[in-house]
Amino acid sequence: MTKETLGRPNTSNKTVLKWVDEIVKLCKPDQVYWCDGSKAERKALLAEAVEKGVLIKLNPKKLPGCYYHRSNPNDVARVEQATFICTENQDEAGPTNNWMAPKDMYAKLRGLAAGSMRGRTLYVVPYLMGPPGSPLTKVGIELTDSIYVVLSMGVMTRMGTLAFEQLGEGDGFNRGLHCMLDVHPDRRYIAHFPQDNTVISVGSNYGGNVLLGKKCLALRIGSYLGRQEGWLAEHMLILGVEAPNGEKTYLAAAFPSACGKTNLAMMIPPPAFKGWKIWTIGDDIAWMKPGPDGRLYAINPEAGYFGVVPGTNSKSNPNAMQLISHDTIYTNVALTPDLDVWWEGKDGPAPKECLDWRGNKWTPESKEKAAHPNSRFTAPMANNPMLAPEANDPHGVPISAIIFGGRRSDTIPLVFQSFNWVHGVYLGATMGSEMTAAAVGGAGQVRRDPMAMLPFCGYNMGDYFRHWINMRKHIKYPPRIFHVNWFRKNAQGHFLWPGFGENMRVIKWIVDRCHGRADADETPIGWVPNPKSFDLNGLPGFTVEQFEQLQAINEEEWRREVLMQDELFMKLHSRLPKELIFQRELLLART
Ligand code: GTP
Ligand code: SPV
Ligand code: MN
Repeated sequence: MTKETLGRPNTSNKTVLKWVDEIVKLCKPDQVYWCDGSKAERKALLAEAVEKGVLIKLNPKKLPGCYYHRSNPNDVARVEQATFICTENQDEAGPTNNWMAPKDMYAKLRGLAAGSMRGRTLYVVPYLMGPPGSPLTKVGIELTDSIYVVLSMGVMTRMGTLAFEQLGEGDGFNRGLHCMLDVHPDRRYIAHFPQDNTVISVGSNYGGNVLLGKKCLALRIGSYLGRQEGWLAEHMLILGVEAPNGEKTYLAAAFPSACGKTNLAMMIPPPAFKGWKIWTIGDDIAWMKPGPDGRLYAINPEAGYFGVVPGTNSKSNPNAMQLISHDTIYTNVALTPDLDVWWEGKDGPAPKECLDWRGNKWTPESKEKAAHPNSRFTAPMANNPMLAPEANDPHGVPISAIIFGGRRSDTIPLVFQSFNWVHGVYLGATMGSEMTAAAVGGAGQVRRDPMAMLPFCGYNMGDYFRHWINMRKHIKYPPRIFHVNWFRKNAQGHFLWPGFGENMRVIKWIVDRCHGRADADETPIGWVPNPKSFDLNGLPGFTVEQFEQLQAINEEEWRREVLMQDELFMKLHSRLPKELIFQRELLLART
């Protein structure tokens, strides 16, 4: 793009102009480009990214409108060690977050950012999190020197002049600054200043570290604002279940990173569930607020999906395969000689030869993986064949059930229901999960990940639990709360449950429970289905014994579990709501 065609300020908002001016003086870019979000702009930016080697245009016959990107091999996932919540007092950030005093962090980051955009373009990226006109929607502006970030934000958010229109002359916007620097782990910080509605990210160019609307604004800053303003910002998918008679029930589910949200949100029910449909509203983030009718309403603040690629195929997630068949950016998968993409778990045989995610020659004999385990697609939600029209409804959808779930090889049954709201909050608060490739380090280890929000809660986790408990008072018809685990294994290390589309069976039991139609048995840990209330029809070879194995509550394992839960509670003791301690006592008394 030439200087003459560069975008000019598309707002007269004085606060915005002044702030952009300050950052320009600090970072000293050669050029400033104001994004308008138009199709023509996207076309020009894609061409520029290809020309600069940031993207490779994929085979237009096989993958129309698709592009390939490799991130720096040192920069392939979120980095929790480098993620900070900078509140005035450390106690506000709490023991589960890294903390630094705002003035110290600002000073450090100003030092790193100073002059860092010399020879580069600073892009002004205005965006909305949420549908235009929704009372829950927030405005963000990300200033970045990464064209990859601009193109990704154009997919993941409602980006462009419409955000300035919603903002008007106000100053209620999230200030985001992203500087790539030299993409070095030693100079990588993802710093949040909740009290200033500000995020500064330096030294990375990957996903959740740099698409500042997503984990930074929609979850960390969002959760902080939600507590003040009386709503919830959660790491949850939102889906609509349509029954054969047309009845629609909306569910929200929190699973940790790479534990099945995208897959569940796009699931296709098995043939035995004729007439049932699953509609996607969101696959990663939910903002939820009590509505005037006393129900809890949820919106998906995003406009696209940044989803895990490996394992995606026409059996596990056919909707996702359609979703990513056009107008998609692929990051860190393998590249074939005919400019197609490949990954472990894709349909069909592995290519005889290709380039792996690092750009090295790869053959099926290679020991290393061709696609990085955290390789991702960036695709617009409009591509999703099962996108619910409600995804654009500014009112959101009324939530009937909240589901918590982790990745657990043992202990945790396929599904159980909480006795009530506080017990449900306890189930979410004590959730454990094996760590995955979505964050750097520790993969496979079980850790406590309350409500799948451990890496995303922008304030003290104890206060967050208190906020959840208090929300009950503002919701006349609270969602029922459930816990699921698709990942329980047998002694041979095989999954006990087929998962994916078959998860519809669990969803149906949950929906039926919400409408008072399904039986459950009381156990020490909650209400559970029995073989009569749980639909196993059309699952050949799956026996009642296997179902009982999946649902088994093993005393030994639960004693260990309750002990492990205590670790987090000890850590949070000074701000832990008494109600949760009582819940723990009651559980101990029952087991
Ligand atoms: P983030 O985008 O990181 O927040 O992840 P996510 O929660 O959306 O996870 P996703 O749906 O992308 O799934 C991650 C991994 O879990 C994939 O490799 C899937 O193959 C696997 N997975 C998803 N659902 C199931 C299931 O029902 N059973 C089993 N065994 N694996 C599953
Ligand atoms: C997650 O890690 O939960 C993701 C991917 O959804 S990222 O956007 O990198 O956070
Ligand atoms: Mn996520």
